[in-house]
Amino acid sequence: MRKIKAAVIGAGFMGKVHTEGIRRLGNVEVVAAAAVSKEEAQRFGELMSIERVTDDYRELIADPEIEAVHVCTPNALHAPVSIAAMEAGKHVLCEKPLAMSAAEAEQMLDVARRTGVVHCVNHNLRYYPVLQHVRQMIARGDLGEILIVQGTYVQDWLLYDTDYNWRLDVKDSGPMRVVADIGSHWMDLIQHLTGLRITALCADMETFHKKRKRPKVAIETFAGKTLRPEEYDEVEIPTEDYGAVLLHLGERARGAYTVSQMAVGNKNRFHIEIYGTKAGVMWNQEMPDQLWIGHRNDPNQLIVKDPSLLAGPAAGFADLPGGHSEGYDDTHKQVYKRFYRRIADPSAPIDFPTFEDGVWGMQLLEKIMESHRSRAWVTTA
Ligand code: NAI
Ligand code: SOE
Repeated sequence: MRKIKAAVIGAGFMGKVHTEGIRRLGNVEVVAAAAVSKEEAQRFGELMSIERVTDDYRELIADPEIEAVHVCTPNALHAPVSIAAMEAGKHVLCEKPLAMSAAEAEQMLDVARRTGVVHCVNHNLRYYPVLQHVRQMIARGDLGEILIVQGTYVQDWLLYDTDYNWRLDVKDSGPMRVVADIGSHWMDLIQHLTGLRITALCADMETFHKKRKRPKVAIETFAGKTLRPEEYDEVEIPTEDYGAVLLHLGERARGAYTVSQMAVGNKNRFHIEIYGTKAGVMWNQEMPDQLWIGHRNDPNQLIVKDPSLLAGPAAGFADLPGGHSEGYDDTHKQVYKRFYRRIADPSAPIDFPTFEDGVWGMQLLEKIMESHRSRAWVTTA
């Protein structure tokens, strides 16, 4: 079988997850990787057994043998790296949020359409098997008409004013922080599951630490370590530590979610509730194989993932039998599997999130900013 050659650009948390996920597919080979410095690229190459590493991603984009590029850098590089790769004819799987602004994301989509490459934005959280079961339950009417959606995405790794990461830097991360970083996942997922588009929203955001102590050395995502005073610079923080968004979806549904990376005790709590006229569901990423199903006149249920019991196509998102957990890494694998299936066979379905979803996500984020600033509801259509 022909092996597709891929390059991973960015060698941090996602660089590692993507490299491991690609390797699980079998028909794709990670032939090269890039990082911001030679030292980091070298370290990553040794850790992941990738022979070809560089601090200049352009070298990889210029290589005609490389067919696909995974963009795992801070947000500011998503557009320049993806656009350069697509112009060179490479298929691109880019991390979320797709870009720094809606205009930049639209430019990415234009290039993707013109060059005809396969494009994907990595909203991997869609692909927990029981969430695909929820999607099928909603599509076949088990929940009735969807009336209420609610939930939260909370972490605590930026609780202290000494916690620092590139996401706090507007030039690397963009004009919004927590709502863009994890609110983007929440909004993508709720629309994917319910099939309802967000039509209006009202947002409130707050920055609890107006100043933070920025370490003079880079700190990895989630690392949260305490340095000595002489190792910090005090910097102003313009982006939000907290966001709450009220939503209108489709014709009649209403909803709300909150996000923060200062919700002490929560490591990665992504929680959703969806209530319809017949039944409701509740799910939490920290127990990803379990799904609560609520009824009015029957006992509530707690089901566990089992491909033999999942509804229709949802079973295709579970690669292990019941009782064998599938978690965060597996959701990545499910995205990559579908992205590469389309590369290998142009007649395969586009059953993964594309740059079109990424553009819509960026447009919603800008509406959230507009609503927060004007302290008013805004329509998104
Ligand atoms: P990280 O800080 O762990 O890694 C960033 C990497 O980018 C570093 O290895 C750095 O060397 C590299 N980089 C920076 N400038 C570069 C350049 N000029 N050339 C090549 N490499 C460069 O960040 P993390 O957490 O991996 O986040 C990366 C992206 O992935 C972000 O956009 C983030 O939003 C997204 N993300 C998505 C997740 C998901 O579940 N889908 C989870 C975590 C992050
Ligand atoms: C940090 O908040 C982060 O790594 C996000 O960037 C990811 O998108 C999320 O899946 C996990 O948390």
